[in-house]
Amino acid sequence: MMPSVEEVVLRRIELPLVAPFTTSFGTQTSREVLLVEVVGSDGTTGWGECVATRLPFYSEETVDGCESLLVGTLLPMLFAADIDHPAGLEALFAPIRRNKMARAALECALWDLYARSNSVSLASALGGTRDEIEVGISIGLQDGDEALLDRVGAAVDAGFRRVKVKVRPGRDVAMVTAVRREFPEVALMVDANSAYTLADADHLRGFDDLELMMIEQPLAHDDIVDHAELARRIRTPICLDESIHGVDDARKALQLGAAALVNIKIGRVGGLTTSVRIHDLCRDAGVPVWCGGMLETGIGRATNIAMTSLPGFVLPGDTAPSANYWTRDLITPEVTMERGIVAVPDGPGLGYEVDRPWILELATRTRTVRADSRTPALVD
Ligand code: OSB
Ligand code: MG
Repeated sequence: MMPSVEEVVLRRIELPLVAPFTTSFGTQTSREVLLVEVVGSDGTTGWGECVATRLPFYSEETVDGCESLLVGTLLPMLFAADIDHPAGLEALFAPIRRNKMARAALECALWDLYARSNSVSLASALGGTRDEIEVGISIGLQDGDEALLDRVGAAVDAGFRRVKVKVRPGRDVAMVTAVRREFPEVALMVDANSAYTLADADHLRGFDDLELMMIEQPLAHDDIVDHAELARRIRTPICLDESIHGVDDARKALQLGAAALVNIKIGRVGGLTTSVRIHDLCRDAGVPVWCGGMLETGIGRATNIAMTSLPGFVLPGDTAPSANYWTRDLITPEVTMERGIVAVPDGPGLGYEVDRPWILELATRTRTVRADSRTPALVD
């Protein structure tokens, strides 16, 4: 059982990244984060992080849009309903189209509330079986090959279990060939963030001799048909990220042969309940999954770690330690790694302490919505 939610506090913070992060769609130097804190009737609170970005370049969602939808629509729907388990949110929000990151931020907070209130770890509440997880690193586009080789070398020295390198037209096959030459043994993959089209198939075949674990999202963010065709033309396994927004997308992608692997991001699919269902579907189909990242603070990172304890997460995720991203994280202790292994905490909920004083200091805007506040009409 989950306590009823008495109020929800939305806080906005901006946190600079320790280093700029560049993908084929742009450079991020900081994250603008929307945090959701749900306060239960038993005094317990749960935390969720919204992974939407300031600009709609990864997906159509934005931080401002998510905040607006939560205040105007999702919270009134929650307060009008009688939800006694976080899994109930999936059905409650089913009439809403997309807006997955906004939904996930609230759903993750409810899962944390549920787990804390029942004195169990979020990992075990979700059905997790592992007490340690393997992690990889996602390395953004660098100014030149030398800088990239330095970054990969540092990652290998630190013991990361897998190295992912961002690519884009002009910085791809030759660059990754140089990485492979210098690091013949490293578990290596690339992520294109939708930078190519099917017309690039011959060029992308240049990756085939580099023994990559996979190429992530080479084609359009909303495509699964061209990816299936590309899969017939290249040997490197294709992993989908941007194209998968729910269980049906995953089912159709597997059916078409568009994905040999799936990157699960809790925010992109609308929450933990849906993430677990995609995990189950892929596990039954023998398709490996791994946990993607959205440069999360410790709150979203802790949620990712709990989910990765499920048995189908057989490949290292993008859940690198806090110090990769932040000078001071929002949780204590921060996430640390020992030779590519992160321990799954067994304390209640997220299993880390949320650094509330630090969050209050950072907060640039705080909005509290109470369950008994006047509910706006939910019909047009
Ligand atoms: O495509 O996986 C991606 C970061 C922001 C948006 C999209 C992606 C990423 C990453 C970084 O690759 C993963 C991480 O370290 O959190
Ligand atoms: Mg990706």
